[in-house]
Formats: sequence, structure tokens, C-alpha cells
Amino acid sequence: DYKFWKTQPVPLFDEKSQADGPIDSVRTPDDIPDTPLKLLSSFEWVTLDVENEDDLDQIYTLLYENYVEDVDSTLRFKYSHDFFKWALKPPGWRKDWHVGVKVKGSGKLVGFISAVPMTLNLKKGATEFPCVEINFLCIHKKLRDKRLAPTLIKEITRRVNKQNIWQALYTAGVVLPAPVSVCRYTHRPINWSKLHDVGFSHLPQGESKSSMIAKYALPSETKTKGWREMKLEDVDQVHALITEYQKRFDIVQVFSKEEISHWLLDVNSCNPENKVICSYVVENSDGRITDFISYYLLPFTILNDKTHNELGIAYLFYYATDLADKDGYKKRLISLVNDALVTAKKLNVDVFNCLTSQDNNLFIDEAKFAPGDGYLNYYLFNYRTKTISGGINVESKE
Ligand code: YNC
Ligand code: MG
Repeated sequence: DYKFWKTQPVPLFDEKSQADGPIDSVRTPDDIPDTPLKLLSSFEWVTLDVENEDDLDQIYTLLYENYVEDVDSTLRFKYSHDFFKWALKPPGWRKDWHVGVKVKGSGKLVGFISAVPMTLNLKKGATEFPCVEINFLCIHKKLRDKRLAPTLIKEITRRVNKQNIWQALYTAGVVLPAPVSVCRYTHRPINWSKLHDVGFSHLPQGESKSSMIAKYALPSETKTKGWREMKLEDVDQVHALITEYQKRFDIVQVFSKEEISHWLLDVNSCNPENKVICSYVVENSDGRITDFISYYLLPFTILNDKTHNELGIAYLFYYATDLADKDGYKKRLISLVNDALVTAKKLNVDVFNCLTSQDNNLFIDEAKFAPGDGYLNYYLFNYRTKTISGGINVESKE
């Protein structure tokens, strides 16, 4: 019955149509308390410093042992320090938006929630506002169902409001009041036999292992003329390209050039061995960039398998093309995605995931993605707008 969510400024299910806009009355940072909410006396609030390896380790351990698992608890996200640095330190990041709860005495981290700044553009430019993306909400398995999550959510809300920001975007597998959009996960096997070994892919009736392997075979080299890795010098052109491209969508994450450098090139990462984000551009003969595509890497740990201990996973991130004609556009997306698959295979990716967001439905079938069991719900905090299907150009960082 959503005892907590009923008290929050979020739309209800099946609301009668109401005007778009903020749900709460207007307030200022001065209206917001200066001190954190009270916790039970055995716990204390902490701010985690993601520039400090010890703090990063604590977040890593909490999430590694307690974050999202698949239904059978056989696969678990394998976050890395580099992944957290990328996901938690975009331009404008704030240390006090990396919030933890520790047990007094032992100092063990048992709860975490984070916010990072972003700008949202709704309804094809009709509205644009600063907000935050909330991610990595996690409570230790032994402290579940004790209403600690609402406390963490209220505390991050307080800290964000103190910075004069009143809206947030978040995604979750669970259904809460009320999604602004729902996307489905789709999966494109790259190493089908390994996926089959670990129980991720099943052998369909009437197929043989070798026919499945043949079905998902990929060429050894990319095919698009002018395809290459994205470099720092490309940021201005890619920024212009994505900004123009995004005009087709209803909910869009707006990027500054600094944000493009961060989200597509991970300019602050010191460890190129441990790649998190992979971005490619297509450059034509006069040096103009006509397309780009990107994906991030976040492997799974396989918990109970004798031969395999890790599953390489890529998630489609942002892309754009300047092709306008409808037929050419679809063909171009298919070839960009196929080339991305070829590069991902070289990085030992076993399965390539994408959501039904953006214009992904135009290539999902032809690039051999198949729908999975998972759905991702998109939510806006303190903002009401009509539900949209597809039309979303905001990619979450798992
Ligand atoms: C969830 N994922 O419905 P009601 S996604 C939001 N997002 O409230 P308790 C959630 N709310 O129904 P537990 C949620 N999951 O009574 C549950 N809830 O109104 C709601 N899992 O709290 C739930 N990470 O503490 C209920 O539950 C209330 O101990 C119950 O803790 C929940 O990062 C959780 O899936 C998820 O670690 C922390 O199960 C725990 O079970 C866990 O008794 C594994 O909580 C990891 C996991 C979630 C990943 C994510 C996005 C989070 C968004 C939070 C909302 C942000 C709002 C905007 C704030 C900023 C605003 C500004 C400006
Ligand atoms: Mg709890």
C-alpha cells in the first residue's frame, strides 16, 4: 500500500490528467532543515569520499555483497572502483551526495544512496530543469524491511534540496507510484555457448548448439567506413550531434561538453586497462563526425559455476546519427549497433544488453536482440508529466 511513497511528491497510478509541473509547493533551501534525520542510536550518518580508496572499498563491498541479484541469486553485478568513479563523479558531483549509514562502534557500512547532478529536458524542449539522478540505493541484507530505505531517501532529498534542486530521476526494477516510462531489457548473445553453459541462454526447441553459435556469429572487423574510437578532440562535434539528435525524444538528459567528455570518454579514469565506457565515432572524408555510439561494461560475477566465474556484459549507452531520411536512418542504426557488437566481442563481452529506450526498437530484431524477463521503470520525483512510451533518451548506469 506504499505507506512511504504515498507521502512523497510523486504521481499516483492512473491519475486523472492534471497539468504538467512540480508537485510540491515552491520552497527555498532555507526552508529545509540543516541537520540530518534522526537514526536509531546504534547507527550514524556518514559521507563517503569516493576519492579515498578505503571509502570506495566500503561502497564496493556493501554493493558487491548486497546489491541487485537475479532471481536465483546466481549472478551479481561486479562493480569496480573505476565503475564507481565514472558513475559517481560526473561534472558538478558533490561529496555530500554520497550518503552512507554505518553501525556505530564497528564502523561497518550498512546503507548507501547517491545522487549525481544532471539536466533534464522534457517535451521536446518545452521544459528544462536541473535535477539529480538517484542510484545505488542499498541496504545490508541483515537490515532489510526495517524502513531504513525511506530514511535514506529522505536524507538524500534533504541534501539535494539544500542545493536548491527539487527534482530527481531514478530507475528501479520494482513498481512504485508511478512510472513515467517503462522499458524492457533485451539481450544479444555474443558468446552463446558460454551463456548456455551458465544457464543464461536456453537451447530453443528444434535448434542445435552449432546452429545457435552460427546464428550469433559476428564478423571479425567493423564495416562502417570511417569508424574509429572516439577521442577528446571529437567532443565538440559529438556534443553538437547528440544535442541535435535528441530533439526527437520526449525525455532527454541534456549534456554540456564537459559531461560528454566524462560520460563518453571517462577522462578522469587513470586505468585504461579497466575500461568502463567505450565510444566510437564515424568520421567522413572531410573530417565531419556523422555518428557516434557508446556502451559501458559492467560484468556479472557467476556465483556457483565450476568453469566460469565472470560474465562479460555491455550495456548500450548513448548514440546519435545525423541521418534524417527514415529508411537510411534505420539501416544506419543497425550497422552502428552491429559494429558496436564486433568491438564488444574483442573486449570479451559475452552478452550485449539494451533497453527499449531511445530508437532501439528499430534495430533490436535485426541485430538479434531478444527480450528478457527484466523491465526497468523510470520515475520522476516531484514532477508530473504524462506517461510516455519509448521516446526516452536517458540511460541509467545500472
Ligand atoms: C527502490 N528500489 O516500496 P512503501 S534502484 C525506491 N526504490 O516503501 P525498507 C523502494 N523505493 O512501499 P528494504 C525501492 N525498493 O512502504 C523498495 N522501496 O511506500 C520502498 N535491495 O523500505 C518500498 N537497490 O527499508 C517501501 O525496505 C520502502 O530494507 C521499504 O530496502 C530497500 O538505486 C532496498 O535493489 C532497495 O538494498 C534498499 O531491498 C533493499 O528492502 C536493497 O523497509 C537490493 O522502500 C538493491 C536494490 C535499488 C536499486 C535505485 C534507485 C533508488 C531510488 C530511490 C528514490 C529516490 C527518490 C528521489 C530522491 C531525491 C529527490 C530530490 C530532489
Ligand atoms: Mg530497512
